Amino acid sequence: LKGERTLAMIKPDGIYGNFTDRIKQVILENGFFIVQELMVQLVVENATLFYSEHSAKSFFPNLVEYMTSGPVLAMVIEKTNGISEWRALIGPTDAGKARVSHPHSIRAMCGSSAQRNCVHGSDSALAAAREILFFFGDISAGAGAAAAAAVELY
Ligand code: YYY
Ligand code: MG
Repeated sequence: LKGERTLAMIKPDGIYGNFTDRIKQVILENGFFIVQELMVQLVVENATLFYSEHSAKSFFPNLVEYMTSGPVLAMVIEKTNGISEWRALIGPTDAGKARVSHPHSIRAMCGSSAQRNCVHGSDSALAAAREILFFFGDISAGAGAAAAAAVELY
């Protein structure tokens, strides 16, 4: 057992901005292991489910449109205190504010607004479990079992 797993995702603006390698470099330089990855094009149903906690908010339709505008790269990353460590690395939700308050954060580096903020990170152990299963749970019985087993350990 090497640490705590969380779901990191490079959103469409990060992919099309060619930030993938730089983001992975930050992940690895900060001592995370990348234990699974999947590049996928979300459809409306996927994005709606992934962000269901925000479904009543005014920004939700635009968020779903953005999240389905191109491929995303989902990664399971692992480190001691990985959930909070990854949230700290990505910085505040609003990339414009991140540029001021957290200039070395990933969202300051590659995001451009509250919506187009380049990366995602699970915000709790419960969210990490749900989000890892969302992307990796049904790729195959093996992958699903591995993700579920990992979650149970923490
Ligand atoms: O967890 P985090 O991504 O930092 O922020 P949330 O408050 O959970 O919002 C999820 C997602 O919604 C955010 O990454 C972009 C989008 N969003 C938006 O489009 N406009 C806002 N004012 C706030 C959030
Ligand atoms: Mg969130």
